[in-house]
Amino acid sequence: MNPQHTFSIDAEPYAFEFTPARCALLIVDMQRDFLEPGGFGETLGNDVAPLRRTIAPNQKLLAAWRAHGLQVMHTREGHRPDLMDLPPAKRLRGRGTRLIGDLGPLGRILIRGEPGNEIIPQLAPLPSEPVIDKPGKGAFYATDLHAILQNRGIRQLVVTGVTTEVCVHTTVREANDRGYDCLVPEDCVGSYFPDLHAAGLAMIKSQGGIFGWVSHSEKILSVLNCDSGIRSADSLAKETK
Ligand code: C5J
Repeated sequence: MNPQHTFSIDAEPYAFEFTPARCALLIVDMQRDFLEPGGFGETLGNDVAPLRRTIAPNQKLLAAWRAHGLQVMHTREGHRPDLMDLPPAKRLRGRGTRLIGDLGPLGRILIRGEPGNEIIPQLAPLPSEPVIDKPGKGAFYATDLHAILQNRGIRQLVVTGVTTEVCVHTTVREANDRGYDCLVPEDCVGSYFPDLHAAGLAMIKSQGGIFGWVSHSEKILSVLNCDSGIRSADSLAKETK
């Protein structure tokens, strides 16, 4: 697989033209607070099982990205220990038994540096993989993500993680407005709510791909694990002359 070549991935609403060297794997908020019993998600009354189903496919995709030396980035949703970056409205919304910043079984909820804020060990970042700490739902808001992607020549994103309709969706929308083509593998994103998961994916690919493309990790892996580039960037350029 030549990462400079362009490959066609079966996706909805139509094929995604994938150039691995220009495409980062962006893994959103696969944190203990959302995925583990005792974390923020469960505190809000949610069942974490639908989120945990995304771990194995994310591991496979991450391994393939690493094997090819492609760009991987991770995000974490969390706040300063002094809560100075936490809008009061965000803290109070939800009215759970514990609020952001309160002490829970995994430390202070959604606070940077606490055990619950860490990425789950199954997807632990390598030292070479940037981790974007974000105070909002979208990964571009109040972070240096866009600058890092621009400096690395990234134009496409495969966006995975949790939750489909909240941080994944907000991030895809933000990326789309900044000119990135986003592909979302449906088995690598998860929600506590199956109907919102389905609606989130439907919205991304509706209206001719208004926010991006939806596919499955196996379809991406079949391209990454195959030897033949369908068309190189050069041949694509010649074709369009
Ligand atoms: C939420 C997230 N759901 N990572 N955060 O509060 O989607």
